[in-house]
Amino acid sequence: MPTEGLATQFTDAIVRRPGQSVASGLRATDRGTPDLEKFRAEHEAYISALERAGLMVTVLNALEDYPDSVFVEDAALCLPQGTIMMRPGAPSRTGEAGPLATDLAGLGHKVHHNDSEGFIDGGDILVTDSAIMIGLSERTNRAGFEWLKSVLGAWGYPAHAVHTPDHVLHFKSDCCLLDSNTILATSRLSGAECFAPFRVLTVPPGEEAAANSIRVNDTVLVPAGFPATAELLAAENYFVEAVPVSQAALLDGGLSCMSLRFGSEKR
Ligand code: CIR
Repeated sequence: MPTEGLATQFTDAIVRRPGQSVASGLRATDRGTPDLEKFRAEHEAYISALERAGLMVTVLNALEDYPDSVFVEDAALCLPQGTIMMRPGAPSRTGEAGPLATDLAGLGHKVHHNDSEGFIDGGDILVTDSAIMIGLSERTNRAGFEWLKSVLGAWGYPAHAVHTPDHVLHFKSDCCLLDSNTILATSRLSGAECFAPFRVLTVPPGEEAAANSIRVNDTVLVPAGFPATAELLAAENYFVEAVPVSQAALLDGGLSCMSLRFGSEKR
């Protein structure tokens, strides 16, 4: 297994159950309404995969007022110094941060509240061992970026703005950190200057959605149904597990956005 740094090593995860309202979740293109029972079953499989990868998973109750709240990563960022609340850029999601902050404080997280006018979604934030990349997107604007950069700067993290490809929801819809030196990305992002000096593995054509994978300790969780990507990673000596996310995918979501992952000191 290639070298790993702190940005891929976790002890805990927090997820939120999908509620009945998930059927009204946002989507760029309507490819069908998620089926709640199937979504729940896939969510359970996701939790089990995180547990097999060594995490203790806390499961929060569904928030019916927020159809997309199962995508818990978009509303917070957990770092060793504390948990920073985001301000999700979609109007139907901006309010998710409030109840999540209450949940996280109840779990003992040191919560840093968001007092910015800007918008920022966790799905646009790629944490690596050397720097934090923040994708400007339809959901993350310059003001949101500048606010987070100043918080991160005070905590000693270099952060820089990068470009989320057009028509791509979030920066991490198209890339993930595989280890301290390696990123998996779609071809539309793999040549991006921001990735120098990382080694970049490019997702095989037709499997772009597989870029939304996650390295969790010694396992790379890959969305099910992308065999060429799974083979590519296995050939690079990563231990790969495929996890079904067909219902989340109907809402442009995937593996990364359904959990907050952190080390137990990261509160
Ligand atoms: C949304 O449009 O906000 C949700 N339907 C999907 C969010 C996925 N989150 C992510 O990629 N980080």
